[in-house]
Amino acid sequence: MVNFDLTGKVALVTGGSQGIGLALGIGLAQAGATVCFNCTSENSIQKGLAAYKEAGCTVYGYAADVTDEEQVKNMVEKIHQDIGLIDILVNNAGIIKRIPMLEMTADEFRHVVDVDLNAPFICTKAVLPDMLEKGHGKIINICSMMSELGREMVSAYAAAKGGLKMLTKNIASEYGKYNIQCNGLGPGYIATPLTEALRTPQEDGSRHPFDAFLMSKTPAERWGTPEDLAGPAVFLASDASNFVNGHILYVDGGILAYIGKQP
Ligand code: NAP
Ligand code: GCO
Repeated sequence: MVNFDLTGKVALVTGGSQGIGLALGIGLAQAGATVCFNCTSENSIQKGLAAYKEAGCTVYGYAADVTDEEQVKNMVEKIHQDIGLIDILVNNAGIIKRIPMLEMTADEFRHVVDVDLNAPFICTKAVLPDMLEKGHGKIINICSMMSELGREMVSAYAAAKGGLKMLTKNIASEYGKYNIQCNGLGPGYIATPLTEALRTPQEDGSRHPFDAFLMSKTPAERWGTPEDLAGPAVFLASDASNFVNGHILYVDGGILAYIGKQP
């Protein structure tokens, strides 16, 4: 029988206090995993715990800046003491800065790449020993449409997410022989705080121009919801995907397949 059950598995979801990470954490918990979520502050932990409780999930929150290797190592050590070794890692934490290249500073570029690309390397490196010891592991990197496409004002984000796609393939290549699968989940445009600026109606009540544009590029003709990603994440976290490795599973309502609606 196909096995989607995550009972007995320990999952760490970075950036799991809200948005996509919260939905992924809920989905993994509902599939039986013991879920540890990460975010940047005690305040975010409390916000996250309340949201998980409202969804009927008992989870564990850990504050750490995922770009800081020492903080990540300490967080993983606390999880070992509190829960045990980690079976599933979801590298979800991420930020975006929408600034034209000519106006973006090198530090701003570096900060986005630090969170969206360097941090998945740091977190994966911290958790791989657990998976090697257990003889299995699942790593899921949250990629993006910008892993495949460019767009104005998101140079740092697209560079990072393109890099994250290739980091995913490299981890798959290097650790597949240890029964560790590393895959990407590539959300389309999802209604979360990170995309609020692209959806807010105009002062005259009309749709945000990007909102209207996006509908013309999305066969499903809607924004995705964080919940749309939970099932694909459970699949990639479960034994049902043990021979899927180095794959980016796009959950985009068809955006990447579609040339766009004729005006
Ligand atoms: P979000 O609502 O802004 O949530 C981002 C999460 O990341 C928050 O929990 C935040 O923690 C955490 N975070 C940010 N920097 C961190 C750091 N240095 N250390 C630890 N945690 C950190 O964003 P989202 O829309 O859910 O996006 C989540 C992931 O999906 C990102 O990787 C994003 O690039 C990707 N994605 C989003 C979309 C979309 O349309 N929304 C589409 C494709 C891919 P705090 O709560 O403490 O701030
Ligand atoms: C943007 C958006 C996108 C989404 C997502 C698309 O400004 O273009 O923020 O980048 O966040 O990554 O998959």
